[in-house]
Amino acid sequence: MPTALIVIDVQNDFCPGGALAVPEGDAVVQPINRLMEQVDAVVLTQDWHPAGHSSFASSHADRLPYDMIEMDYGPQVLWPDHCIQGSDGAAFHADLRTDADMIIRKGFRAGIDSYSAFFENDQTTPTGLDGYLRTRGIDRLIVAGLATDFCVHYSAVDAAGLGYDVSVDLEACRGIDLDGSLDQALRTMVEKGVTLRGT
Ligand code: VGL
Ligand code: ZN
Repeated sequence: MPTALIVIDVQNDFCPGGALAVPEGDAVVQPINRLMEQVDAVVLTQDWHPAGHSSFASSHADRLPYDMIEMDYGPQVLWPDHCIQGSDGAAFHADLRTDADMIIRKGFRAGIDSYSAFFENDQTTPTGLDGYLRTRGIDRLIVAGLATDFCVHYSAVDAAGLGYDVSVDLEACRGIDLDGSLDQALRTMVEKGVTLRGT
């Protein structure tokens, strides 16, 4: 089965010292570089927000990072400013192999966030990744990267819903874990037919 590795958001801002650091976020880099040797195609995603993005707490009066708000497309967690287009925080971790087949940017529209590599957070606007993978004849995906409970989770669930055979390699992922979001994400992925490896 032609297989692609989907590497989610291995960017400086999600690594130690970054604006939205995921604990041990940089520990995913070497396992991901090794997985790249085992697949037919590699896709990197890059969280890529304009300054003043609506997912930033700083864009809302009287809101703090990690507050929840209601957007017209549904609930949205507010984050510290992160992954601003062209910034060092938005760059890939320096040790990540970036000789990928495809790099897909997401979250670049000011009014809508995009956790998933396939759909923006309205769950209907496509990023185009499904078309790319289908036209390449890829039917099996390994998903890895940051963060397990947000962008990895939504990407894996959307991929399963689109009919791909999806596994998440947990040794090559790290989570944020807001109020139990990591356990919840692992449960949801299993319910939606995603295979978890490396537990
Ligand atoms: C992510 C929060 C905000 C992620 C991106 O990559 O999981 N999380 N933007
Ligand atoms: Zn983001």
